[in-house]
Amino acid sequence: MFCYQCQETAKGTGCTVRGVCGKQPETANLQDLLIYTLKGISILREGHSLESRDDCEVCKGVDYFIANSLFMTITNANFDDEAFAVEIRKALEIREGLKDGGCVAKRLADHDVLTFTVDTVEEMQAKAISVGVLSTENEDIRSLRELSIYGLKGLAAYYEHANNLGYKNKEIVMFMEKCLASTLDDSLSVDDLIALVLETGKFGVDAMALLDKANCGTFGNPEITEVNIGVGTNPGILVSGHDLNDIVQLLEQTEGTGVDIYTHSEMLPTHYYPKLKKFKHLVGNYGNAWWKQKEEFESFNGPIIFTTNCIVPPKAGASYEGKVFTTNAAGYPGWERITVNEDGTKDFTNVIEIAKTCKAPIEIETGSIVGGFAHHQVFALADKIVDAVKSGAIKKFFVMAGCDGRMKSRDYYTEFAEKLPKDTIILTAGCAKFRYNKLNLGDIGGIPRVLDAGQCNDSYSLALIALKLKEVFELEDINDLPIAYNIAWYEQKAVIVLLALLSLGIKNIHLGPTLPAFLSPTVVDVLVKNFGIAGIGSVDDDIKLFMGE
Ligand code: FSO
Ligand code: SF4
Repeated sequence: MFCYQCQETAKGTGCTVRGVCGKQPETANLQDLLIYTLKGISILREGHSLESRDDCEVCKGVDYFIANSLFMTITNANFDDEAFAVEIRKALEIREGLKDGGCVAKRLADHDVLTFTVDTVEEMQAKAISVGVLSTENEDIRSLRELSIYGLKGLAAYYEHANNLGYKNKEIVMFMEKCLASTLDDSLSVDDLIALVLETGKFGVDAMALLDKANCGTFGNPEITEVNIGVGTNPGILVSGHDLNDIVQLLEQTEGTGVDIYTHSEMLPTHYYPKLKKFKHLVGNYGNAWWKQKEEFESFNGPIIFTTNCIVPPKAGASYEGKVFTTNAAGYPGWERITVNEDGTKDFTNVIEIAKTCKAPIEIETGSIVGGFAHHQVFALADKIVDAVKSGAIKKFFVMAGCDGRMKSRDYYTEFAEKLPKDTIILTAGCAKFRYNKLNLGDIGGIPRVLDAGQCNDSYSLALIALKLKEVFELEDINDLPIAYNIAWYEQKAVIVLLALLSLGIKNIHLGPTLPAFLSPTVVDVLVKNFGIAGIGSVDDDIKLFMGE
């Protein structure tokens, strides 16, 4: 195996024996092969025009299949070899169906990806060896190809959530295919691939905008909300991941059953949406970011549902074994899948029945946290914020969106938040916030110093807020705003957030706790020269730098 797609990659260079995330080499190989098969499908589908897609029988469900397969390979999403084997076989079936239906490759027509066959898991393992990341020898080409693919994985995740709520966009799917196919095309130069990376960012913005529309259109605009972090006395079900379409169905199905619902990690923003927070048995958020789950799931007592990543493989003998369920792209060997009805809705009966037999969660925290500062809510406060900036009460905003992780070096973000001058505001989104959202950093004239917009995809909201401030202050360049970007990354959704910010013209983003291993020195150089990308240093030095001291 060779995998270097996340921030925790072994020795900061690549996992080669077993993933730091717990991914086994066999799983990594199957993921490589799945991505490869998607490239074959993409080459064939590239020829389909926008119009011809609507009534093409052969292509039914393929858009979703591509997005979901990409999502399955995101860090900590799916550890189930059987699920990958099934997906690969399905992908080959789709490829053959496309060929039989008359699809012709417009490029790479002689490529192995259009003809190879595998059926058994052994054959898949053998084939995977030659199609992984290292099959691209030139390190700069490899770096750019993988940067696009990792961004695309994040984009696909956001697209899938939007799709689950009935929001689709064929142009985004067409780009996914173009991107996948392009990463096999040896005729593309470094410059072509840099353009592809930037285009990935542009479509990343589109995917986030679509998801924003889907979430706000379905559940209302997020609003300022105080979220309980304690527990009630009923048994509960804990929901992790990012999919709001799942949690709404669970809320409906548990109403009046005596079972309460709690959010974990990236599900926290559920509480901010009017049509979700109205459920009285949505009791609170239990625990912290994804990587604390091994301890927090033990004390929760009730069943847990993963609607997406981030799964941490449980310790042998974990008390919650037998009570964890997965759905969508998430999966773990031995964990039960949520039943999907014929019409695509979900049936949570099994989870609810288990919950009824469980004790109430053990309280691990008390009190509340405040969030719900997505674009609509912040725009409503715009006058107050603009006045505070004009009066000098707010000197600077710090966008600290992204992910949390288990590395000790991430203490940097807690310390950074603590040490920031009191006349600064943190704008956050994603699970990175758990490093500082319980610190009690105070407020500026009633505006909390940590404004949480929501999930990592809601970084889109932060970009909209920046664009709004640019308009209000009548600035030519978004980079003239008093906003600094200190982003924490872990997996591939943070990669698409970064590429999206770059495509919106945002410069001088600091990325930590370490720069991605998949960026070759040449690619780092391009990012530094064109976008002012930088890593992080010591908290004190960085604060001085950001504050222009
Ligand atoms: Fe975190 Fe995991 Fe949302 Fe990620 S829970 S790390 S960037 O999946 O997607 O922020
Ligand atoms: Fe290693 Fe990260 Fe890949 Fe897991 S996802 S195998 S930790 S690089």
